[in-house]
Amino acid sequence: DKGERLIRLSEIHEHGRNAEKFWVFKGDRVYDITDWVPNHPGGEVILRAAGGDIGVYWDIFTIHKKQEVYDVLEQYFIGRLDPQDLVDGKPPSEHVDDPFSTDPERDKALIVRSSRPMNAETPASSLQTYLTPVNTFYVRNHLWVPDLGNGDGYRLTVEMIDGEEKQYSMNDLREKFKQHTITATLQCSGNRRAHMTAGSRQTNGLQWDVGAIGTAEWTGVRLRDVLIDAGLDVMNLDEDVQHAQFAGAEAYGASIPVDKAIDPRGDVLLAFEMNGQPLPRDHGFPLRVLVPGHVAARSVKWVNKITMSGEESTSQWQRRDYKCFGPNEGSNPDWDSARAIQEMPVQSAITNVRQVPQDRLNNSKLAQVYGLEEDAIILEGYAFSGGGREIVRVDISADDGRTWRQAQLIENDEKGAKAWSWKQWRIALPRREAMRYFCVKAVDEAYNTQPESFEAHYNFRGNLASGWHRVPVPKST
Ligand code: MTE
Ligand code: MO
Repeated sequence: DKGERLIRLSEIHEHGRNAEKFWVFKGDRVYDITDWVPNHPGGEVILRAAGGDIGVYWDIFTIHKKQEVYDVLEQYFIGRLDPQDLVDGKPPSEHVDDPFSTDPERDKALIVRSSRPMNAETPASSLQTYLTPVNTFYVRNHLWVPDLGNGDGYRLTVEMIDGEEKQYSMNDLREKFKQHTITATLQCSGNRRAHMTAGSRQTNGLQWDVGAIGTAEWTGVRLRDVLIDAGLDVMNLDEDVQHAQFAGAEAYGASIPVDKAIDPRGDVLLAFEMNGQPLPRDHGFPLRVLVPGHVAARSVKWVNKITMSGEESTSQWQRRDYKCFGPNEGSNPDWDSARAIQEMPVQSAITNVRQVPQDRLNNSKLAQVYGLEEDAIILEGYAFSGGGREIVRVDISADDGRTWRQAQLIENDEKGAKAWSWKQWRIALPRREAMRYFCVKAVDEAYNTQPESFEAHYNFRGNLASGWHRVPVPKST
């Protein structure tokens, strides 16, 4: 092309992460991405590529390999690499450190939706127990897993609104504060997104099935206690203090309203154990925030900084990603017009469908409980609501929503001030009643329930998909 500016490689190198303007190249095209950095979904991580080849970086962060990202980059085109700097007609290869190379090993049973970063869902077999096994608990990483060694060098910094800071080692946290254990369900706001896509239309994001959810016993110290120790006057709270912001050691960040952070019955923990074991690296070793009843995106892993503020976290994940826009709004909404998701709505899912022919009923306690003497189908699943609102009823239909029965709710020894964890449920139905689809919907203590279809709560990011879960009736065996 005529009139295009030719740019030397050395000039690009001068526009690295410490420069005022950030330049990158891809192939022989050069871009000034300075204005992209504040809007980049992964935060300032993109600066790793500044002053060099963004193609190499995108080979590592493969989520970028799509047309919409290339289109964004093209907006920042400024010129071409000078042919003097091409080797055999190509730009010289450059090296970028691969931050994923120290990610931990994962259980092979996890259902991987993306591997760099690791996003993997709990398999159905691990959704059948009240506490989800740690090794198959879903993993949702936006970036790499920071390597914090054995945790000895780890420090948590807590900053008050006046800038006053206090630091804690893991030992400080364990020794100075009372430890608490609570049972809580973590659910990604994208859980069941694939169902919204199938039931309505295209959504952006990982297409999770029913397994971006899990329940564990979390042990740690109360965020409230640590904030008081660091100087927060909870009895006479400064009006300017509105949010507790959390920063993770990679680059992730999020925040919660201060009322939740200091509520003695809110059970927000700085957790270091999961089901009685030290936190695995994928789940935040050595320390994560655990915000029960809220969307899991607020439970920041590898947390190393807590800031009391008048503002929400400025991260992408607080200000853009984890929001629900109207069904009319497309992929470039007025980002500030919607609220950040905090407490979760009602959710439920069918995780197991089992046929019990009449001649095997003897072995089926559940069919006996329901007094079934004919071919039966047993359904099992989970139901959950946010804000500590207990699930009070689970309705099951075998004829696509015309008639309903109630499932048996399984009681469990739940630790914590409120109902922070899912209820598992089961039901046995006469085979003869089953038409084309089974459906489930749940009701919480505030009588909130789930929408019948996905159309009414469609949003382009596919967040908080909670329409009735339908699964096809299996063919008779
Ligand atoms: N914290 C950090 N530091 N980095 C992350 O990518 N992902 C969030 C949250 N905390 C995330 C994070 C999201 S969106 C979810 S759903 C949960 O962690 C997942 O927690 P898990 O991987 O332990 O299941
Ligand atoms: Mo999430």
